[in-house]
Amino acid sequence: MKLTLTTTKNSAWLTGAAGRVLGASYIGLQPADSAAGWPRQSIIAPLLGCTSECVQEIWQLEGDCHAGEIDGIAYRRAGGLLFGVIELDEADFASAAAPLAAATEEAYRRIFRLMEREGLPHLWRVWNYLAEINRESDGLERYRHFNIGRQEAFLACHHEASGNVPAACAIGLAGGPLSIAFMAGDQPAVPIENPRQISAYNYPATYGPRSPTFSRAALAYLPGQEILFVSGTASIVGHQTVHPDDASGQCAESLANIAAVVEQANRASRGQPYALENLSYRVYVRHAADFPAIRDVLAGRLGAAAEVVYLQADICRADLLVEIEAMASQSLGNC
Ligand code: 3EB
Repeated sequence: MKLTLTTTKNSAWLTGAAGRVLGASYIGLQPADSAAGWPRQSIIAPLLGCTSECVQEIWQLEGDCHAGEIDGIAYRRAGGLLFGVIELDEADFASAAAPLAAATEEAYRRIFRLMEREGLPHLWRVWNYLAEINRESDGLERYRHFNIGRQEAFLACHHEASGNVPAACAIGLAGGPLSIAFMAGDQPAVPIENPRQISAYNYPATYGPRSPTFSRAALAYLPGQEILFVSGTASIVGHQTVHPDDASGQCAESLANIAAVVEQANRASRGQPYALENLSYRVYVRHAADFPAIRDVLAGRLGAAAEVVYLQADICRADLLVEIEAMASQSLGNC
């Protein structure tokens, strides 16, 4: 049961293999025939440096998937692997004291309930998108409201909120619903931290009343396969933002952080070491004007052939100009 991530600007070739798609994310302009038969996270944001209007990242399997929908979660399952997407409209939580926190808590509670029902208790990777992440509401930045709801759900559903937590990203878009995609499995993932950074779940309270619930990376396992998920990684050393107002400097620092995380992952890996040049990247750029400078730093470090998708989006601290996430996978021998 090998899982592969295919990045494509042309979905036509996929129609014959629809039964073997676990799920997908579509970045950019959404295709008109948007009723994909598989769970799909729509990331409506401008693509940068790309002539296509939409990039599709598709998780494919060698075997068939079982499809389902429950509690507003579109999901697919194959063996001990589950991928799902939930979108919630904050307007439906308008009566709550803090609607975004309430919507976030509800989304995560539903995800944990589905995982329990499916007997797949290990959350590996979560992709979080919300509108206007840096805007203040009720005296608190919206990202901080999100963190309150997320941590509350982890605790309420008896999932650890520190240590053994999933890899993740939390990104701001111009509008749209709260959108959360997740991958979960029957095997625990191995969480990886970065010695250059304080673990996010231990950030001091100056960054919000509840800490973010994510690990810097995770190694996840399917039969005969290891998957490396590197969380959204930014220009943070210790717990502080470094290189304010310097997109190139932030990009280089983010890459240094990813290099440190990959080095830690390589110590825990059951296979061959991962190399920075061979990962697949998604890069969030706050200001489109910074894109050429950021691309040059990445090309210098990774080579021009590296697989990188760039999009314009907001990062969860107002002083962060870029955030980079990555993934890779490898076959393992019989062990
Ligand atoms: C950071 O390191 C930058 O809240 O899930 C990166 C990845 C960030 C995930 C999250 C936040 C999250 O704090 C922001």
